[in-house]
Amino acid sequence: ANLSQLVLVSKKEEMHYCPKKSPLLSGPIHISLPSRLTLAHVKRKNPLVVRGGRYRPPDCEARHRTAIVIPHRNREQHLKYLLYYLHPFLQRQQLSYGIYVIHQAGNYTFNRAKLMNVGFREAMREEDWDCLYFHDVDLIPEDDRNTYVCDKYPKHAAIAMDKFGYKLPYKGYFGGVSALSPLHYLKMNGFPNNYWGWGGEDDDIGIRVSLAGMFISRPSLRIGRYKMIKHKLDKGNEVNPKRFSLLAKTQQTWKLDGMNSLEYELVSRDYLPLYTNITVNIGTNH
Ligand code: BGN
Repeated sequence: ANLSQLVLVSKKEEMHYCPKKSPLLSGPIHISLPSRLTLAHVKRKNPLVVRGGRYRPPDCEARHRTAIVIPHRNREQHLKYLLYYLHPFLQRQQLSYGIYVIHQAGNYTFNRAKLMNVGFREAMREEDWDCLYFHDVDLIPEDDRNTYVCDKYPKHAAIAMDKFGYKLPYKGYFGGVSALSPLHYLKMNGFPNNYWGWGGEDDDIGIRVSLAGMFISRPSLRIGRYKMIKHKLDKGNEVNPKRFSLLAKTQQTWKLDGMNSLEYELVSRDYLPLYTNITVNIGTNH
């Protein structure tokens, strides 16, 4: 009896890897935005998600560990819908994952790319993630075959967004959702810290990819589909008039500005049931 018990225990310990292609995928997802949805409801629907928004497949060892980094301020409604779709989506992909919401404290102009840099540092401090997804809060993936794992090169995942007619708006577009391994990220010195307000920072990131000697990888148009939740331009995220002059200088600045110059003040880290909330003071541009 003792021996067979022992065999059982060691069987359990050497859980085998999940299959290369998850059998749980179902393809296209119909997105609806129910107005009465609550976070408590999302929590009830995802009983295997643990503190801080972490998950690992219950009966196989995940092949990938992915962190989702979501820059955020005043978009509670969007965040709720994104979590509602993203948790089950990632579970069907049999990933080991964690969701980090990076919340910019105060009311000063929003800085999406700098929040991503904070997310990278804070997520990697906690765990040896092998892939990071930099994810806008208002974009919901519409096909679960768009697997949230990293490629050989930095990946632009949001290739087909509804607001652009499910096509790329222009060739170098790198906005919305992108995925980089820690090595990709550090090779390009992360993202720029000096884009305050709307626009241009994603183009800068796309340029950094090629300046660092890499290429952009993308899923197919059929699979990399996203629905954008409609909204007005946020207060505190006005169009950035400096974006053209900043972009013109990326080649001179990318090695000086990025992860190696990142400074911020951590305000709080809260392990909430559906995500880890990191509130951060990232300062201002003057
Ligand atoms: C581009 C913006 C991107 C934005 C896309 C899609 C700029 C820089 C000046 C050329 N780039 O025009 O930041 O994601 O539109 O909306 O404004």
